[in-house]
Amino acid sequence: NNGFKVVNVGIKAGLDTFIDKLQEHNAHAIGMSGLLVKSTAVMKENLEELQRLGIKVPVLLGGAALTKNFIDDYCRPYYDGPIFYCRDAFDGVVSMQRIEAGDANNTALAADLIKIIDTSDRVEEEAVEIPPYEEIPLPEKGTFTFPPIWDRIAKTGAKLDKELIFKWINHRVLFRQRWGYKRGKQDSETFLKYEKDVVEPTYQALKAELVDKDIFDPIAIYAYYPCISHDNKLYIFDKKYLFNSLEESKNVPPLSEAIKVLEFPRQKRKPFRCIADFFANDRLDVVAFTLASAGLKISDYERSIYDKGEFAKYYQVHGLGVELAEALAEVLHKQIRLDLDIVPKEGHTLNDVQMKQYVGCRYSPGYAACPDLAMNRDIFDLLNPEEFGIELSETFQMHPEQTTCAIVVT
Ligand code: B12
Repeated sequence: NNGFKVVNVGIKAGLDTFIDKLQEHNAHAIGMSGLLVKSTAVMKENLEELQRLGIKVPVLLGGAALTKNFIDDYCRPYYDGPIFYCRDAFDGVVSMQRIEAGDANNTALAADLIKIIDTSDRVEEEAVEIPPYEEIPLPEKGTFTFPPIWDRIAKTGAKLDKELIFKWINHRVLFRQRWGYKRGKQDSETFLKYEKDVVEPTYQALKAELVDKDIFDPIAIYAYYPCISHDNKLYIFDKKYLFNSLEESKNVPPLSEAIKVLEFPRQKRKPFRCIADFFANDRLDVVAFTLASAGLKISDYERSIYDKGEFAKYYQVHGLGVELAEALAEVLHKQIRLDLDIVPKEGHTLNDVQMKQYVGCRYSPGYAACPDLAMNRDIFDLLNPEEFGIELSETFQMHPEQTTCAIVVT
């Protein structure tokens, strides 16, 4: 905290909590962080409310989903107090130093300074004309396939092979991105030795702790549904239309009977494709949905470590939890490839960890190919993870945090 006292109001805190803490501690600034685009909308609402209440305290904003343009266009005009756009924690320190020095109105940080040199970042998006469906070159469809079982499969805790999930963890991502171990000025040999002698044992100890204390209590759910595509939409049908042969897949129900219609944006450049194009449009096809969670206990555990002031460990547990959710999502995706027998270039067991060059893709709502976070709701309706305590907020954020859901394209 570089000499500044930080009061953590926790995640998904309401504005009331911010204001209470602001007054209780006579704080010099408020900081808000938004991971998902929806949480940035909440920031804007909070600023409007602060303005309405006549509060003009400096506000520091950050988080993966936030952009400079969002702050300039949707935050600054609605709030009279200073707003600092913090791309990283260091920007946070600089902001606080300026506030302390009485220079709070100097809000230009790294991201804003770029604007002074380059003002072209808000180039209007060129209007592209997307050709009619009939003119879009559709991708070659994979071989006809269907799953061995169409029922939803849900496994939790002891029913899942935890060792297997750990095996799917990408150590490079965990160590370097989540835990922030960087080579810096060290030569590569010294850094690799450090990773082997210090970081790897830290990982092994944490892994043992999470397993022995039963804190890692994963939840895995996936299901297959019959579907058909038309243009940029994917029509999902009830299991009563499942098929077990090519012949049966030709019995397509009327589109009006679809239980869900998922819409995907087309690319704005050639070949103008979208996710729906990768499913059959002349017979029923199979689509899989997955939900992977590191479980309900990790967040509480993280919080308890945080409360003890063990910040480095807190950071490591959080990073490992995140990567466990990702690893479980990879395991589920591999299970789907095995079920559908689309493993031409990889081993035929879950133990064969292959992160690249596999057939098919896993897309999570909120990412570019399916940007609408509301699709999380559709996936929840199809997988019903609420049964295992996993919730979706009104702003489509999943709880517990270390949870991810996806549509799997074969
Ligand atoms: C790891 C990760 C996950 C993990 C863990 C998420 C978590 N809760 O920790 C998992 C795999 C679980 C996950 C799931 C999802 N994710 Co995700 N995820 C990421 C990823 C790769 C990194 C996020 C992260 O933890 N970064 C590390 C932290 C420390 O960085 P940071 O938040 O940016 O904060 C830094 C700065 O921004 C700044 N900062 C932040 N806040 C503040 C505040 C103040 C006051 C200050 C001073 C500074 C500051 O300082 C920090 C340090 O530098 C990002 C992409 C990316 N590269 O950022 C996507 C990303 C956040 N995810 C995204 C999405 C869509 C999802 C899902 C919705 C996908 C899905 N449908 O399953 C879910 C949502 C999960 C949920 N609980 O609802 C999108 C969000 C965009 C959007 N549309 O809203 C992102 C941006 C990816 C993308 N490019 O599209 N995700």
